[in-house]
Amino acid sequence: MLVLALDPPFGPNGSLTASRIVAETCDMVSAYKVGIPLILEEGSQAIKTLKELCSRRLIADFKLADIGSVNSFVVEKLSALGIDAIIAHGFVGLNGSLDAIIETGKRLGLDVILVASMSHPGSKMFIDKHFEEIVSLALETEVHGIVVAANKPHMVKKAREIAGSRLYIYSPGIGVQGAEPGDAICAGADYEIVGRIITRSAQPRSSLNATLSRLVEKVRACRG
Ligand code: BMP
Repeated sequence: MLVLALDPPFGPNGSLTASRIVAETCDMVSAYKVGIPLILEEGSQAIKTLKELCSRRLIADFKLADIGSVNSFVVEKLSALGIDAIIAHGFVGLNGSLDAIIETGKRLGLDVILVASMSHPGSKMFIDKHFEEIVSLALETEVHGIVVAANKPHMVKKAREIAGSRLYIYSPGIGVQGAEPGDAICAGADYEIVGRIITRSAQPRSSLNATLSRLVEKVRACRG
């Protein structure tokens, strides 16, 4: 239901570490999302440490958008660190780019998630114009899922209409970026990706608890 985005700094003024957050929250989240900020702050070995601490799924969010050979190399390295799923940009297209990610992911047992719409205002300039095509590409290539912004619930709804139950929908944009916990799941998402309202808190576990309570309450109300 909730994927926790582990982007540093953690706690007030960077007073916590990723390991501390994971140790406090492991039993309450569906997965963790890790990416370039965490690796730059704590090194790639931090990912292995997190995996040893908690068996939840680890999603690597590098928003891969390179040529095939570079993409494959990155996916192989991430797999060796214990990553379970990778996020790639859909806009780069299939031939010579995404096809390598999908192939390498399949070979190594990693799920692939394509970014179909982003939560920042600039997403409207290019990505959102091709949103439905990216969702269709995700369906054609039979990847695991897509990322669709929680603060654009009409797009989450549209993605669900197009994809039916064939794709998992991951939605970021909750809290600091404007959506309320539960908004995206009410619109049809499977998972809400949440970061700062939990990871910057002095008490991440209580913030997560409060976020999950609001999410569950909203989902109960919208599902009747
Ligand atoms: P926060 O809840 O602190 O705003 O964090 C959102 C997380 O989701 C960040 O890790 C960011 O990289 C990611 N994300 C996003 O905010 N919007 C998108 O469109 C795609 C993302 O991956």
